[in-house]
Amino acid sequence: MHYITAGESHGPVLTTIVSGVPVGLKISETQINTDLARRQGGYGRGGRQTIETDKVKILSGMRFGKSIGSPIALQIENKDWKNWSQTMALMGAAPKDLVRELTPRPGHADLVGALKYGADDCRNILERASARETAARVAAAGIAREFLADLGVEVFSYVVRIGSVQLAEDQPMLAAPDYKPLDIEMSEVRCPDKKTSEAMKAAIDEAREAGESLGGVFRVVVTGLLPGLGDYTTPTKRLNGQLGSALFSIPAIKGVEFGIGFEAASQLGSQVHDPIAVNKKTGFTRESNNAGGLEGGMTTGMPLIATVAMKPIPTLAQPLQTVNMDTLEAEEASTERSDICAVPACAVVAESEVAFVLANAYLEKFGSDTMLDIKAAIKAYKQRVRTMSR
Ligand code: EPS
Repeated sequence: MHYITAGESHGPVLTTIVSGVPVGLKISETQINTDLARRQGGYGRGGRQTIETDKVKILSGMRFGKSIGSPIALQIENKDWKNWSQTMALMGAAPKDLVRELTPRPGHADLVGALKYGADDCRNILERASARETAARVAAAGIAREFLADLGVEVFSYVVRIGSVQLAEDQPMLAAPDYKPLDIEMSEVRCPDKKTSEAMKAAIDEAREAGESLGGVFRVVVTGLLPGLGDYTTPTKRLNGQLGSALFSIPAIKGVEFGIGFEAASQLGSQVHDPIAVNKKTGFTRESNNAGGLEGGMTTGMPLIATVAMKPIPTLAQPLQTVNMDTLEAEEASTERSDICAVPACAVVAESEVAFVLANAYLEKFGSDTMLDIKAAIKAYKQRVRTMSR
C-alpha cells in the first residue's frame, strides 16, 4: 500500500491517492472523519482549526462501501481557500499588490527551502511545509487503520509531556496498553490523567501569554499484533527502520524511541531484555516489554510502543531575529496565526504513520490481493505459531 499527497495549506483542496489496497476492505468516510476531527483537536491549537471542519470525500476505488482493488482517491476541502484564492491563485499573473514573505522563521523550512529552490517568496515553501498536509496523511492512513481493525489490531496514542509538565508513570511499558481510550479522548491534551491534563493546559496558557510555543512527548501504542511482522534478513525490511522513518517524516519530530529506548543504553542486559514465557492459550509471550514489541526488526506479538518527541512550533507571537531576504537587514521573523502547541494533534498523525507501516507489514507477510486470502493466511499462521509453542 502506498500513498501520495498533494495540496498546499491554503490551496483549494488536499488530495491523496492510496494504491495497493486489498479487495473487499470495508472503508467508511465517517470513520476517517473521526480521525480527521481528532487531528484538528487539542488544547492550544490556532485559529485555522476554527475555520476548517475537515471532511473526506472518497472519489474512486470503492463500490458499495468496499474496496475493489484500484487506487483510492481522497479529498479534503480547505475552507480557508476562499480567503486565499488571490494570494494562492494556481493560474494567471501574481496580483500587483502581492505581499511576499521575506522574513523566514527560524525553525521552519522557510529559509532553507527558499535557498534550495531559489524562491523569492517564502510562501512557495511554507505552504507545502505546513503541517496542514498531515490532514491528507490521516485520511490516507484511515484506510490502513480500517484494514488493521479488521484484523483485530488497535492503534492509539497519548501525551506524556507538554513543555516541562510530565505524566507520572510507574512502568510505562506495562501500563501503556491498559490506558482507557475514552480517558485519552476526553482529555483536551490527550493525556489519560485529569490532573496532569490541567497542568498541561495551564502550561499552554502560560506559553500563549508569553508569545511562546510548546513541544512535548507522546506515545503511540499498538495492540493485537502478531509476532513476526517485518524482517531481520534485509536492512530495509526491519520494522524499527520503517517505523522510525515514517515517524521522522512528520514535521517537527525530533526523537523516536522504541520500548524503553535511550534508557536501555544505561542498564544491564539482564535488566533490559524481556524473559520469554509460554501462555497455554496464546503461545509464546514475554514477562516484560522493555523492547516495546520489537526484536530483530520484527514484532514480538507484545504491544508495540513508540515514544516520540516534538519540538515547539516555529511561528512565535514574540518572534526571533531573522534576516530580510531582500534587504539582508536584521528583522523580526514573520508572525502568522499559529498553534501554541500541536502535540496532541501530532500524536494522531503519528498513529496514522504507524498504522500505514504496520498495514504494509501485514500485506508483505500474508499477501495483498483480497481480504479473504489475507484472513485465511493469518488463520493458518496463527495455528502454526500456536502449535510451535506447545
Ligand atoms: C495546520 C494548519 C496551519 C497551521 C499549522 C497546522 O494553518 P494556518 O497556517 O492557516 O494557520 O495552523 O501549521 C503549522 C504548524 C506550520 O508549522 O505550518 C493544520 O491544519 O494542522
